[in-house]
Amino acid sequence: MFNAQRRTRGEPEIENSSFRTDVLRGLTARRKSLPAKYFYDAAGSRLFEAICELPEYYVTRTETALLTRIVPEISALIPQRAALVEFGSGASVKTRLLLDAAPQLDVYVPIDISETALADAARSLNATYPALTVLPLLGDFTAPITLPKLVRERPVVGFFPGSTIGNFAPAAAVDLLRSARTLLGQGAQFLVGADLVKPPSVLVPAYDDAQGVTAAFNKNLLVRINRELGAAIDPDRFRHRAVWNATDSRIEMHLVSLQDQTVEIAGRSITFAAGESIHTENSYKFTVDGFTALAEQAGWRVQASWADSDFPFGVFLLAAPDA
Ligand code: SAH
Ligand code: AVI
Repeated sequence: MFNAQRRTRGEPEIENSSFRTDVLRGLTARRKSLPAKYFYDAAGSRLFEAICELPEYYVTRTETALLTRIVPEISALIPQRAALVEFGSGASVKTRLLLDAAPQLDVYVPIDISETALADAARSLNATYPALTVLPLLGDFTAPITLPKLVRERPVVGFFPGSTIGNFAPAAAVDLLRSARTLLGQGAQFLVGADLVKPPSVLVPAYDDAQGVTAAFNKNLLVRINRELGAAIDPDRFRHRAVWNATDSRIEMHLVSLQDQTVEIAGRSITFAAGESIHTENSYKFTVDGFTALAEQAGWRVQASWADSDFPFGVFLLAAPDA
């Protein structure tokens, strides 16, 4: 974890060695995969913003509508002078709903792996909320994090919207929720958005849209590997695939090789057979009971929850048991 304010723009050198290690490990495994957190370079963060506007991607619209309806209730449960800590804050758009409804929040710590998204969001929030102290943290929220002292002196509210928790397999999701509980501290609350199961006829187009924006988001991983690891993969030799895995209750995204091919990455030759896939993302879809069980395994208690029914989506306010 390192602080955004101390770094200059450009390629994230600190992360490059782990990027190389993770890419080579993922692409030399028997079943090839890449960690989804690497989607979010500058171009990937912009493509994600474009996904949020797509007619097929109901997630952002649904959660935003639900939050808009329930923020007055949430605000009533947030203590005075509380600090808000957001995991995977991106453009911090949903955050504004909370900040507008809960002016008692006077410190905001957005945590994100995308340097450009974090810097742009901090600049824009500083302009809109001059009285808010914004302390951006650039880094991986699955790695150890130290919160600023200003936060540790206050009541803490965590915020984890967008169903980003769904990008983690159940055991990893429990680990993340548990480490968030330790990080946020005694008496903390944690507001988490989790997408709920719905028909594959709605889910699959949300991850395979007609305009091909999600395909470009997926293929941008290959573009990033080319740029940062000096490779020359032709993204057009792969196709984007989104599939509903009913057994595991998740949408999977893959990049499928269109032909037999060998690519050079960081001095290694990687061979693909025609039809072989790189598994790039899981997006788990929950039930209210299933998400509650994960949160409880991680030591949280569900203090309140709200669900939208047209495009089922859940917002859960978790409390540490001693709260
Ligand atoms: N919260 C926003 C953005 C969700 S997109 C919303 O609800 O719309 C997921 C965000 O999490 C991206 O901004 C991405 O850069 C960030 N992210 C993904 N994996 C991460 C990780 N391991 N550590 C920190 N940030 C991560
Ligand atoms: C960030 N995350 C919750 C998104 C999702 O829906 O799983 C990322 C995404 N992948 C494809 N479209 C959007």
